[in-house]
Amino acid sequence: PISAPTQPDTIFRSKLPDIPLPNHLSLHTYCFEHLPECHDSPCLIMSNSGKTYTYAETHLLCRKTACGLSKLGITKGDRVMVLLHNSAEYVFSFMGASMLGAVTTAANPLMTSAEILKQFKSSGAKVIVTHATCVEKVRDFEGVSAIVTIDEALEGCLSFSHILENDGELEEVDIDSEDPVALPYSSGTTGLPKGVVLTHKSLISCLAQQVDGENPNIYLKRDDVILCVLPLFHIFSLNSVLLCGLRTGAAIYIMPKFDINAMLEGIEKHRVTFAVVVPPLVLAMAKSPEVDKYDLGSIRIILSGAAPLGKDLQEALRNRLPQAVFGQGYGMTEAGPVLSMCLAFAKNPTPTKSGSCGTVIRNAELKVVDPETGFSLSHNQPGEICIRGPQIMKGYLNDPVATATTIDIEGWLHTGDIGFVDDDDEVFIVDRIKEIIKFKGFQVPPAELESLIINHPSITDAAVVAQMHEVAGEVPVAFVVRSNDSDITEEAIKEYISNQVVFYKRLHKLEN
Ligand code: 4UW
Repeated sequence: PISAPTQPDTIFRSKLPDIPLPNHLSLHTYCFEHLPECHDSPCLIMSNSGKTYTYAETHLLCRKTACGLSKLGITKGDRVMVLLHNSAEYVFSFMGASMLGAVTTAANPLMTSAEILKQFKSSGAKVIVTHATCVEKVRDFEGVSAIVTIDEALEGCLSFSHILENDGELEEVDIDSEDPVALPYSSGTTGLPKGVVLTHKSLISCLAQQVDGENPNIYLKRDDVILCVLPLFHIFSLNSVLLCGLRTGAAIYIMPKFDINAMLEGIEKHRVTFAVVVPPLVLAMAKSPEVDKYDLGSIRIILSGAAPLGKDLQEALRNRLPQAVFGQGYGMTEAGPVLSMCLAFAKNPTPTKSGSCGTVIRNAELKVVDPETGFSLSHNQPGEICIRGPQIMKGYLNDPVATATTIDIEGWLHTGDIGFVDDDDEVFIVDRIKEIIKFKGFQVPPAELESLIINHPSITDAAVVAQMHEVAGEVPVAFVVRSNDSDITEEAIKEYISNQVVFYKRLHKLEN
């Protein structure tokens, strides 16, 4: 038999050469590899208290957290749920869990009890680390063996300071690079949120692709100060702020929540050099009159990602902060998470175009396929972006079907994003064929809202779609079919949903 001629795929690569990836290590070993050289350098700077932890202190507190979690019965493979705003304890818990070979599943502390419960159950977490104000939301969860609060000591809970009461002497845990270390939740291209299994190997590969090598794609040094205002429970901040920061020995300026004045003051005071932002923050920095009151001259790199950024906005901020290199990265939780990164951030920078999401990261392959035929497309032709490399997720937790529809048998992860690669190998995203709505970079899965709406006795059918929004980027709006005898109002349905979901999933409008 004569087999049909197959056309070779057009595969896009980085302009940077591949480098050896030390992805046989465990994540904490890799992140603290340069500890001897940055022992006394600042590692975590807390915006609210002004407290600074050196690298040596941070490392010790991570080890003590590991010992404390171990005393609570956490061992290799166990899941720890971290329900925290940005805080030092987030860092200690994440790295401490890694040191035990355990897995962190982080979530937004503003989620409702029902939303948290779904992730808690799905992940099979045992211990929850959270704020005292969140305890009521999780207290009655079945299967929770301990709740640890980082602030106030509450009855029936343990305090984080108690967890730290040990000498930090850890027994060596045998960790395989294929073991999971992080379990963020993402709805991917379709359906409900699923656990994304990120291994030590995937995260180290992704970090090395960004900050390692003779000519790192993002050139960070020990005297850099990184703005950590984006929430660490989202993969963007976890990866490109915290883990990249630790690996490079930079200082991480941690803000628990966004407040434009506090942020600008912090940037000025602590001479922030690397600002990691999302488009709504770019908007605030480009348009706010407050910006002129502060000296932001220390910023040398601004990295935006997690949602599309308009060219006009990019230009507006560029004009306001002309000393800084402004560029985008493109990430997706399942992709490990970085697919492409601005090469103007490199040690030997390459100029990049406005609107571009950078070039595919090194040690990885990117292709663009026709979503109808699956055939690969060449330069300048828009299609679905696919990525392959050691950094991508191992798969969805306990969901081989969803895994197989996302990662094909050749190892390509299908993003559900439509984009093209131009003649200079720069990636541009132009559309999305997946179901996700992004509110300020946060995921809003339409399937989740639809099932909640349909649960209402007065509604027989619902479809949730994205609507463009000037500040948030996109907001969810619903089309609903009311049952025959129902005259339920738009306000009542909106309220019904907002009682059940975190703020960014609230319905903005209803259509009939
Ligand atoms: N332009 C347009 C972009 C862009 C974009 C993402 O919530 P997730 O799963 O994940 C993220 C991760 C972002 C990220 C991580 C690490 C990093 O360094 C970096 O660089 C800036 C970004 O957002 O949502 C994934 C989806 O979000 C959209 C796109 O649809 C993607 O599949 N998205 N970045 N620059 N759209």
